[in-house]
Amino acid sequence: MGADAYREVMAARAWTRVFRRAGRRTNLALLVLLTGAFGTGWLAFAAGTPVPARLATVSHGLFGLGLVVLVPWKRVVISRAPRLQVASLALLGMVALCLLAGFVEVFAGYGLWGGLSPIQVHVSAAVVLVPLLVLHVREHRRQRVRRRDASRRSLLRTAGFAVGIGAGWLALEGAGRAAGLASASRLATGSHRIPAAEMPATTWLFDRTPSLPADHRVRLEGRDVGWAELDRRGGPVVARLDCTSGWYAEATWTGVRLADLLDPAAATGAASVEVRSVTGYRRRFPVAELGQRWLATRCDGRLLASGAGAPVRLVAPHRRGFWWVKWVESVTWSDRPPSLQSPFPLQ
Ligand code: HEM
Ligand code: HEM
Ligand SMILES: Nc1nc2c(c(=O)[nH]1)N[C@H]1C(S)=C(S)[C@@H](COP(=O)(O)O)O[C@H]1N2
Ligand SMILES: [Mo]
Repeated sequence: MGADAYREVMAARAWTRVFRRAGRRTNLALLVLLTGAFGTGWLAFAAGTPVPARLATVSHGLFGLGLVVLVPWKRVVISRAPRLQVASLALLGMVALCLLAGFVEVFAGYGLWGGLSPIQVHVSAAVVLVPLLVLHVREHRRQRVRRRDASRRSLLRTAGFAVGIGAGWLALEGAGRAAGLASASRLATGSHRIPAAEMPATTWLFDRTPSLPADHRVRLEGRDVGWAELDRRGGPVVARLDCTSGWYAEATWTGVRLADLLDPAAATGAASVEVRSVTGYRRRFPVAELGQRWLATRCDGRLLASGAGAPVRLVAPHRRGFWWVKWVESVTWSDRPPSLQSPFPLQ
């Protein structure tokens, strides 16, 4: 054997040896990464301002990429298993679908696949993979953390792995920019811009579009206000609706400030202000936000479409789309603080 060929064989062996270390620590790393990705995904959904959003989406991307980096090691674990289980293969399928949809979301941008946006496919796959992961981990227990995992050598290896993920993340972001992909122009929350006129009527989970009369009245604390009065008193509000399904749009809404409809000074004892839809969908806001929340009757000068909250909806800048309650029925004080509500609507 020539010296070159010999060197090649040795290099290949060294490489195989790296992956042969696959095992307990690979599985523990997968558990940490999946848990981290799942948690930061929801943080990204909750964030409406740039700094928290950026922290959430960047850490989310790093956790997700870590899974991709571990593929060769997990491949060895799987190939050594005496038998394959259907639930584990389903888990593999869901993780693959989740990752694929995540990358499509980031690099291809907003669009619909058979009525679903990439992010909806992404989150659905993530939710389905959780019970499968629980089953898998219970089935293959004994993956305990050991003292040895905190050895200098292990920590160095983990640091090397983290640096690899970071470099991969930078390379992907850079490539997206160089190629002018959708990733280059997304918001810190990950959302992609669409024209306001193309905002899709969006339900959070199971809500339904009601049909309301044009002279609909909104119940305020102690009195009613009719649509005509709201529309007459409304001024322009430039705001960005940033939905969690992967799109955002900038528009000029016509709205009346809640602080001009409800007197914040009269909020004695109230812990929040509750904006409720005729459908029962509702969100509670801090009283301090009354000055930045509007009841809107128009978008870019046009009357609201029925799916978009006609005849009156909330405009809530710097909060994600699910706070922009549509088909508003009432705005009232509440003695329950905003922190005591589900972080996401359940309807
Ligand atoms: C990305 C997530 C994961 C996927 C897709 C996955 C998939 C698989 C598959 C297909 C196998 C072959 C055996 C079987 O079919 O059950 C396997 C083996 C194994 N998995 Fe996972 N797994 C994942 C995460 C984890 C985690 C988080 C743990 C534990 C902390 C774990 C522990 C194990 C163990 C110990 C084996 C070896 C079983 C044996 O050799 O008998 N896995 N994994
Ligand atoms: C364990 C399950 C999950 C995995 C493995 C995962 C993985 C990923 C990956 C790899 C990306 C592409 C990141 C990039 O290229 O920068 C991504 C993007 C994204 N994922 Fe997840 N994800 C998971 C769960 C979730 C959940 C539950 C949510 C929301 C509730 C979510 C929301 C997002 C968002 C908003 C983006 C776009 C972020 C951006 O533009 O930088 N993900 N995900
Ligand atoms: N009553 C009610 N209001 C709602 C929703 C809903 O399902 N029900 N969806 C919210 C979500 S998730 C978003 S993104 C915006 C979407 O507004 P649009 O349909 O005008 O695009 O409305 C919000 N207001
Ligand atoms: Mo949304």
